[in-house]
Amino acid sequence: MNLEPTHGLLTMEELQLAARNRGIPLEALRDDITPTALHYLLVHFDIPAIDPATWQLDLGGHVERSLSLSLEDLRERPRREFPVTIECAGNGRALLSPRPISQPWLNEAVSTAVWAGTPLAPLLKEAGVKPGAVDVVFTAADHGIEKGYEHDYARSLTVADATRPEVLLAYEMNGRALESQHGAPLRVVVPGWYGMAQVKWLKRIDVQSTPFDGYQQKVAYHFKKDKADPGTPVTRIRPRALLIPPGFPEFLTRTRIVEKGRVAIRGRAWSGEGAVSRVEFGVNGVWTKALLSEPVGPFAWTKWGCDWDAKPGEYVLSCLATDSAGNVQPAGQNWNYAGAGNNMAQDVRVTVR
Ligand SMILES: Nc1nc2c(c(=O)[nH]1)N[C@H]1C(S)=C(S)[C@@H](COP(=O)(O)O)O[C@H]1N2
Ligand SMILES: [Mo]
Repeated sequence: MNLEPTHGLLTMEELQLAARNRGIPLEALRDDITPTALHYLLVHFDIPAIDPATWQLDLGGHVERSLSLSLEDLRERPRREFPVTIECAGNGRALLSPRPISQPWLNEAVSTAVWAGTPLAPLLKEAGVKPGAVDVVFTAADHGIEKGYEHDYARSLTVADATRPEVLLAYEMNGRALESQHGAPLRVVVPGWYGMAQVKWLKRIDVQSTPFDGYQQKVAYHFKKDKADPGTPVTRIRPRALLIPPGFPEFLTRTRIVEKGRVAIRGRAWSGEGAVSRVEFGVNGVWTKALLSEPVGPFAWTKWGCDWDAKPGEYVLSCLATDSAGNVQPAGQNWNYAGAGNNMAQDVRVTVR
């Protein structure tokens, strides 16, 4: 099978992935917190079967003392809880031209949930990270083959990133025990980072004195210009704004029908690189500054709004976010070989009548 980016039709393999994984219906952007049943979902391999009663987390490697913790042990430790917006690094991939062959997201692989768990930093402190440690590796219970590499899903963070106070080992989502598809019984939550860092079904944490070179760390999740390019790692979420499609849809094309007059356009914007500082709303490429609400939390999206005086005709609605670090969402495609971090602007086709 041709794995090179293509201009061709969607393949059966992409449909197979799209039917297992799912994004949010864009009208769910109305909610500050995405209901668990609507939260986007991405599972590389299969959801593993794990018995929470016998499950344990092993923490070891380049540390003074290894730890083995049950779910009870983790629940007895200090608890922190806050909303986090998570977006898949592949969000926007299917809008690229040529289109990299993988999970074919349009714009919908983003959600905000309230995650509760225990911070990782005190656990690492208890284990005693030895001098010379570089990476903290998170290994999961799911297993598969990707591009010929057989592995347990695993990702790492540098010791500095892993010990940030907001990094959680989460056992609850939206006030309930984690559901199996979202990583039960325990997952990593790394606020501000793209989804691949949020390791589900965590079984082991290893501190290493050498850089981690697992497939999902070293090969996948890089911005590459072509197959041979080693590229640069995908880390924090780039700024993006989305709008809730106004009016009502035509079933097949999803074109919107809107009655003329004042239309309250609402949406969400987020960035993992800073706070959202500006959102612009576009009508056929003419931009107006939108009004921003307070973010739902320091690591969660911001609601925005703009009133539109809609006159009969055909329109393309769009929006663009800027963050406090000065990153501006591009209007055109942000192409790379794996189709990661394509935060190009959304297009919403509207007929005003
Ligand atoms: N163990 C494991 N963790 C994983 C994945 C996976 O396939 N296996 N997918 C990652 C990716 S790419 C994303 S985008 C997020 C999705 O989290 P969610 O399904 O809870 O929304 O989980 C991440 N953690
Ligand atoms: Mo992802």
